[in-house]
Parts: sequence; structure tokens; C-alpha cells
Amino acid sequence: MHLVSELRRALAADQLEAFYQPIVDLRTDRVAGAEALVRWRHPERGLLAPDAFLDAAEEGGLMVELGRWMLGNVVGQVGRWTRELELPENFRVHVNISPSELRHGDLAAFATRLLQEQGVEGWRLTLEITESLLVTRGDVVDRNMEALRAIGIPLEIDDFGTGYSSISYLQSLPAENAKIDRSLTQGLLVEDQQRQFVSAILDLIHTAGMGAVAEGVEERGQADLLRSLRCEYAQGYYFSRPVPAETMREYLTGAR
Ligand code: G
Ligand code: G
Ligand code: MN
Ligand code: NA
Repeated sequence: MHLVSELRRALAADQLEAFYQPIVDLRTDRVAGAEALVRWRHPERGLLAPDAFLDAAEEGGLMVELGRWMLGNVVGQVGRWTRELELPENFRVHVNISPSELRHGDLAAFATRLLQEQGVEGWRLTLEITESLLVTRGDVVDRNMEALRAIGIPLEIDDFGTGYSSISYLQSLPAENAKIDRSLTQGLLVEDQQRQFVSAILDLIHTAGMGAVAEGVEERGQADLLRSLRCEYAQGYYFSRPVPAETMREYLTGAR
């Protein structure tokens, strides 16, 4: 079967699943949040990562539907965690939002309804938006970003440093955090020049009034260095791989 039609059926058959990767506050070494990452539990091919099907979703016009499924699933999960657990203070779940979702007029209205239905406050989420989208943003994107902010959902620039970042647009951007791409984190311990480069990027993020999240942290030395460079948050295999919701719950209750 064609991948697109298979994916369409998978959405209807609830074969998608949200995995969670912890985000750690480097100042306290505590879990400050998690990034939700979509997986497809394929009946024959096993657990599929997004690179196996997101392009097909985009081509098949399924991105908006997939994104809404994710957002609904995550907000439901956050609602249960808030009711059933004592969450770390300020714990929030970051969700990736595709450009097509942001270009769709009623993203903010959809999010508002979800939050109300599940009794979840907007600040419990963070929506990750890729840097490249922001360069070509139009009226609908701007209106969505403003409306999301108005309902208290923080925004975060994803893949920072890899896109076409124009320094000037940073100042006007309604984002709370910027996430440094793992290609930048990865060279941290190898080259002095890379360390200085990351340091300058962190300064830039802070000067723009945002907090910084570093992704792709795989070694303790990288976490230590990032902390010394005043990076607030970090995420990566050193702390944990993306895990199923049940495992994330165990992290949150201290059972793991
Ligand atoms: O873990 P990883 O292989 O899960 O993710 C690969 C890429 O897929 C990441 O760049 C991430 O931004 C993207 N991705 C993961 N989950 C989602 C999702 O729910 N929506 C969108 N739009 N992108 C996602
Ligand atoms: O949204 P985004 O592209 O940035 O999603 C994060 C992606 O990075 C996911 O595919 C996730 O599985 C992956 N990832 C998370 N932590 C690490 C890490 O420490 N090392 C590497 N190589 N990949 C990571
Ligand atoms: Mn992301
Ligand atoms: Na990223």
C-alpha cells in the first residue's frame, strides 16, 4: 500500500504514539520538561521514527491532521499527569508544530478548545517552531503566533542556528526560548572555535531576551560546558532517549 494511504489509515486506527524526551534544567539538574516526538507503531514494520513518514505526511496533505492528533494526545496526557502526579514546578511539554499547521488559520482556536476540554493551562505546553518557517512567515503565521501567546502558550524556535537566521527578526519574535540544534552541540568538546561559536549564539539568544535549550547532549562534558556558558536547558541521549509515556511517568514520579 502507498505510504500516504497507509498513514491515513494509521491515524484513524490510532497507531501513532507520542514519545517523550526529558529536558533538564542545567541550573538545578532537575527535569524541567519533555519534548513530545511522534512515533508510528506499524503493525508489520515495528516502531517507526518520524523521518520514515513525515515527508509522506507532508506530501499527502496529512500534516495538519497528524499535528492535531499529536496536540490532542499530548494535551490529554498532560491533563492526566497534572491530575495524577505532583509534577515538577514549571514542568512543560514541548510539541513540534509544522509550518503547514501554523499556516492553517485556526490552530490557536483548536489549541484553546483542547486546553479547555482537558483543564490544562497554556503554559504547560511549549510549541516548537522551526527557524526557517519564521523567515517566510506571513499574516496567518503571525496571527497564529500572537493568538497562541495570548492564550499563554509559549513558543520556542527549534533548530536554531541551522536555518536562515537573520539576526534582526530575532528582536521582534514572540518566542520564549530558542533550541540550539544538535549539530552545534556535537562539536562542543572537539574544537575551541566551536565552543566560542556556541558561546556567541547563547549570548545572542540571551540578548534577544530568550532562554536557551541545547539538544543532542550525549556526554557529561557537553552538559558541563553548556552550563558554564549559561545555557539554561539541555536535552539529549546523555540524560535520556525519547521514551514511551509510561516511562516518562516513571521519571516524573521518581520510580526510575
Ligand atoms: O526523534 P526524532 O527522530 O524523533 O525526530 C525527528 C524529527 O521529527 C525532529 O526534527 C522533530 O522535530 C520531528 N518531529 C517529531 N515529532 C513531530 C511532530 O509531532 N510534529 C512535527 N511537525 N514534527 C515532529
Ligand atoms: O525537533 P527535532 O529535530 O530537533 O527533534 C529532536 C531529534 O533529535 C529527534 O530525532 C531525537 O530523537 C533526536 N535526538 C535527541 N537527542 C539526541 C542526541 O543526544 N543525539 C542525537 N544524535 N540525536 C538526538
Ligand atoms: Mn524539536
Ligand atoms: Na531541533
